[in-house]
Amino acid sequence: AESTLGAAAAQSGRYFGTAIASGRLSDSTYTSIAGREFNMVTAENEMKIDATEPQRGQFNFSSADRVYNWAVQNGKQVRGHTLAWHSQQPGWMQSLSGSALRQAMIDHINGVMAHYKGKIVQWDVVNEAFADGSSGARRDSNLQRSGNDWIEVAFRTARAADPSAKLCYNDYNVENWTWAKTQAMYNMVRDFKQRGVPIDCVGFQSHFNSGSPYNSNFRTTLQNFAALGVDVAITELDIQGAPASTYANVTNDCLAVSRCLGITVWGVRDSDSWRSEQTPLLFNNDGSKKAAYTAVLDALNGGASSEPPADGG
Ligand code: 9MR
Repeated sequence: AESTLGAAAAQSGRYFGTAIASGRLSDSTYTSIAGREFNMVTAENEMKIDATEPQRGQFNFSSADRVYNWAVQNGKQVRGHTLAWHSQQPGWMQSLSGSALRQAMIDHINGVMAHYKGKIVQWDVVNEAFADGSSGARRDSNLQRSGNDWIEVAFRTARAADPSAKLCYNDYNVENWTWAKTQAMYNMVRDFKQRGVPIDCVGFQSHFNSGSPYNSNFRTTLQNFAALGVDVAITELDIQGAPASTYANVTNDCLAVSRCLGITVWGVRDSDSWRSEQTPLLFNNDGSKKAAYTAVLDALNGGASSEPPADGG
């Protein structure tokens, strides 16, 4: 059995990653846990549109490269997050619409992917394009109003910009197979595969909480997407209260699907989380391992318990 998450995941050819925030890289407790446990890194905010193209046509990769360089210097791969999104747009992009916005999106994808060409294993090309609730509709945004084809244009642009990267669509509240948002995303991916739009993977953010709880049909969801001919990944995992059994279930769901590439948790310690009050992660604020950590590690190790059997043998 392996003793870190990354090494344990690698036994089945998978990875175990975390979001990294550039502002925390001077915290030695943070970097020692992240360096030890994980073999995949996602920049929590630093590769987003507002960070990488703060003024139109003027790209800035200083924070993004801090995260990228830390990851590579510590032997980790990098997921890119994210190229086309309604949120965290710089002011200049928020003010654009129509064909000007379409061109700006294309230029942005080309600019960022050129900088990281050949260096990013998976890109979240498009993030969170579907609306919550029962409609199954696209989310309203300036990008959506630029034309319903904005998503496939983003993927075609991304494929040409860096043919070596796996191109993912990433969203939340799409883990429960019965939800309308899940079905809408499924129909889009099926249509893309039928029409040859270049999509390689689907990212399930997996922010589980009382309003969006884990359901055991998540495994069915992963299997059904994989059957369309795309890889799947768990990209931003956190679970309110970090119940060990739920963390184990999610881990086993990925392990059960051969096309599940790996799992990324959305931060290291609870205090690093965007929802720190929910204590949703694998490490306590002092850096110690939580019960959820042991549950995940044991699952990755094939279910071996770290506890000796109660009967001693
Ligand atoms: O964790 C990120 C937080 O630091 C930012 O303030 C926030 C701004 O939108 O984005 C958070 O990350 C989000 C991710 O990029 C996309 N899925 C939801 C994540 C949590 O909000």
